[in-house]
Amino acid sequence: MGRKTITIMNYEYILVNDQVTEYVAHIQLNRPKELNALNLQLMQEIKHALGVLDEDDRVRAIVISGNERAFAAGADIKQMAGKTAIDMLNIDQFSTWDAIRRTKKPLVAAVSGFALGGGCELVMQCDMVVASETAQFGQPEINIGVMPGAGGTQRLTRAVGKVRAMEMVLTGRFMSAEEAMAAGLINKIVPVDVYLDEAIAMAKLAASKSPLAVQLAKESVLKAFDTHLQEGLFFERKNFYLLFASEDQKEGMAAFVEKRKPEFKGR
Ligand code: DAK
Repeated sequence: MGRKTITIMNYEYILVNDQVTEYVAHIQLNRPKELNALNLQLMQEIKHALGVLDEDDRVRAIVISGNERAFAAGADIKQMAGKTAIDMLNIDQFSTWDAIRRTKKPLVAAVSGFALGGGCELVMQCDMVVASETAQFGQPEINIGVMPGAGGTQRLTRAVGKVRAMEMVLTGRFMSAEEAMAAGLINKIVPVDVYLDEAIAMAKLAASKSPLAVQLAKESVLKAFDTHLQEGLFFERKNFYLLFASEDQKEGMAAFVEKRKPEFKGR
């Protein structure tokens, strides 16, 4: 598979690879001195980049990483410290976070070091998570007199269960990579020197499938968070039927019968 160049604007706090190999793009959070603390502009930049990549046919899966020391140590406390409730309301960060959550393509988080507060919440907005042995997950907002505000009480509880979520949210204790793995928060733990490669490999695997099937499957799995079982099953069924209208379904099944590799076109 050749490398393809994507056009992307210059960002201040993130790096986006302009070469896409095997349909995988990579966004790297890039405020290393602040442990990738998520200031408002950085979040806007992620939202913008995901919007662009989501619309680009040359991209079928996206990896989000930080660096070895930190995925992200949370929202920028220095930026938030002096804000009033009305400031927070007017800033309306939720529209940014909601837009990120609506990304249609699979998001793979590559986590090393700290994934705290909003950083942990950003990880949980991703669909799959590869962690290095040094990864630490936490919701330490309680230490600074607040609580999670971007899904930490909800997604974490669904991911790891009530008592583990309570401990993290009420005491601020960090969870190691091993604990996160045992609790179901992450997919795999790998040595720190390969965590990004492994995340890219996971993204490439998803990107090698029919993009339509991947998109509708992602949407269907996420539906499980929003609804009860019967409605979720009904939603799944509609998406399942819909895929029989795609060329990729014909190609995928024909390739199986003909014992060859399918060539998916996203149509
Ligand atoms: N914000 C701003 N700066 C941060 C930061 C943060 N969250 N985390 C680290 N830094 C900065 C430090 O201030 C320090 O900067 P300088 O002092 O050098 O200028 C630099 O990064 C290195 O940090 P340390 O010197 O502290 O490094 P250590 O290795 O000693 O400690 C640490 C690492 C991660 C344990 C420590 O930095 C730490 O505890 N950081 C704060 C972690 C935290 O409390 N995170 C939760 C923040 S609250 C919302 C969406 C999201 C959120 C809320 C609402 N809506 C949609 C409404 C999220 C809220 C949060 O995440």
